[in-house]
Amino acid sequence: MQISKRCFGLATGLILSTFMLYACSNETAEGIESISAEENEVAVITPHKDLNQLPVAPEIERDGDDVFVKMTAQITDIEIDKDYNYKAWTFNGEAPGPVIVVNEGDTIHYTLENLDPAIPHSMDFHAVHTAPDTGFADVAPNEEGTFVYQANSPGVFMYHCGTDPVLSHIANGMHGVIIVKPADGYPTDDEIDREFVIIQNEWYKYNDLNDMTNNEPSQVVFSSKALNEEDQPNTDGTVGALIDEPLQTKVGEKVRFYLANMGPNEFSSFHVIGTILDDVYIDGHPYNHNKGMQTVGLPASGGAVIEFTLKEEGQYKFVTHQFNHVQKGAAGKIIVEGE
Ligand SMILES: [Cu+2]
Repeated sequence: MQISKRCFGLATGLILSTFMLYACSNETAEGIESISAEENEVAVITPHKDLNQLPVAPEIERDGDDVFVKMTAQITDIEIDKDYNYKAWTFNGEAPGPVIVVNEGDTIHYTLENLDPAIPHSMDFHAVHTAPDTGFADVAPNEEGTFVYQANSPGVFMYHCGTDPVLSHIANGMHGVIIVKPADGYPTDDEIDREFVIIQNEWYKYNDLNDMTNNEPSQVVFSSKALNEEDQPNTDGTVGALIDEPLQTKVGEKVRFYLANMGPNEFSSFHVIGTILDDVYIDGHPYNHNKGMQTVGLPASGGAVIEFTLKEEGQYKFVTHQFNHVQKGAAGKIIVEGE
């Protein structure tokens, strides 16, 4: 009896594993390809196939403490690696999307124009208090939605599309940074010579929710967004973007990064090689003031203001100290020139 039970178990196991092998090989054939432009074509949904909507500049207008922000959801090719264009789901044709800067105490009147003909999109600002089902509601294809929020907490915050499945929308490119400047500033404001917005995000196989859910990222990247047009490159999340267009500073200048990790899945261990971070404000809140940090941990959706001074001429790299991600692109460079 014992033996026949075991035989039955073995036979069942064999049949099951044969079936599973068959199922797995099907899945392998259909779902787990290496990345190439040709194969990525497969996952582009039909209404997006011939779309490459030109970037639309965000509209930001201020009237006293009221800030009117208009952005688009749109489908735009983003070069995420050399000669590799990803048909990204974006805000305004950038990935990460444009940086938004408001002041603590502002009222944000936010309008999302959804230029995507096929899929609803939405906006989830981490900088505000609101009931998500109404405040972050979906905007249907070819429609507009307007939402009003108070920005009462200073910091460096993530924003992202919050439409289901959220992972697809973020991993396909719909994320960015909103900075809420503290009403009383940071205690170190007077020391700062240069400011940059630096963002980390990762990419997966094109529009493949299975890959996004279960696998390692294909690329991990840094981008920068312009705060001051004259001294800062404005890039997408492209491998090597901040190596090819390094940040510039001078010996002895105090540099501030508004830093954020979009994920969607991975942690960032942000580190500037060859220096110590003198002042760090976790999530960009002046109250969260830390001194003398070697590495700043940024969870997925975490932010920080970091400040440091490079004391010698040279080329300094910044990385996430998870070096497997550096191998996939997560590095940038600062060129430091003499005074
Ligand atoms: Cu979306």
